[in-house]
Amino acid sequence: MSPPAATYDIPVATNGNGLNVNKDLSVKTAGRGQAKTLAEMENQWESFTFAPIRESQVSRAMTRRYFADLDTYAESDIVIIGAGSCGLSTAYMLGKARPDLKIAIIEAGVAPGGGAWLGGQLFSAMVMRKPADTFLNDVGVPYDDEGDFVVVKHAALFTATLLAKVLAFPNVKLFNATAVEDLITRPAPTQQDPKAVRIAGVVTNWTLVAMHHDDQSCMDPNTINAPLVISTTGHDGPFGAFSVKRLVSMQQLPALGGMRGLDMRSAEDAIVKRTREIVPGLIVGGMELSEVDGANRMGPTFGAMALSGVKAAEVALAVIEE
Ligand code: 48N
Repeated sequence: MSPPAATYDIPVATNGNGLNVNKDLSVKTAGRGQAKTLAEMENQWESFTFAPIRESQVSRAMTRRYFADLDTYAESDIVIIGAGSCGLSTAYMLGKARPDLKIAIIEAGVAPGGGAWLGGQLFSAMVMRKPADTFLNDVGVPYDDEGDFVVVKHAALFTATLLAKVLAFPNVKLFNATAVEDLITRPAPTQQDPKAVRIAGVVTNWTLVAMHHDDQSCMDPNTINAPLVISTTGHDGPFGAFSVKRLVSMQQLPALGGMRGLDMRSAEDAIVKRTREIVPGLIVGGMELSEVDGANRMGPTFGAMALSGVKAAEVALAVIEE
């Protein structure tokens, strides 16, 4: 249901171009038309009040929804680990293509977005090489066209726009400030490896708990079952490359390839091309992949993150529809 049109019938001192206090201190008010002195406007605020509420109503409004979501997404169709540029791009493509799927995004940070709030170092503009501009057009992010690449004037414009679109999908739920601290597995022996497993969901905990298991008594986790997990946990940060490191420690991968030095041209092609299902039930995309395959890093360009997300979504749909 779209929100009702905002009708501010409150003493807002503006003439449509921001506060306009003309020389005799009288100001125009929005929608009323009569001039009003600042003193009169202040006086009117004196009678202003919000509708009544009780604290428990706020608590119930939050907790009722959160625990209903936990119940709904306890069995998800797809879990995406990491709400960085790749994870959000994956969620956008899946949320749009398959409104019938329940998609849970687990993000360790309070703020989703990963490394995509700045373009590089502390510079705000974000570069994406073509053809990633097609993704920006799809999401509705404006940019400057520089020929072989495009520039979004602020990385936060990309991330905030993409995040807003993802959160608007009724079949996508973001659980932020929540860490995946393990993977659910099921035996899936093969001739080559009798100990092979397939991934069947994730093990989660509040991030602050997940980061402090060493200095507090055990606090057991929660779980989400899902036949398909897409891991986009990046290459750095407290949990970087989480899933592929866990695959090594559970002997499902022999070792990590280790991210190579920066080479923009080879890195971006490699990340997109190699986005794939690493073990049955687990697709890996974005910079987490560079830790698996020893791909180069690309530095401050984000086209591969977006298109790795596009590919991860396509791989996921192919796996589901197999
Ligand atoms: O932004 P990131 O780190 O990862 P990607 O792959 O989406 O984007 C990578 C991109 O930002 C770059 O690194 C750029 C292109 N630079 C490259 C270079 O050469 O330096 O997002 C990963 C997200 C973060 O928000 C983490 O908090 C989250 O994943 N995360 C987790 N969330 C839940 N559980 C976990 N175990 C976990 N691990 C990471």
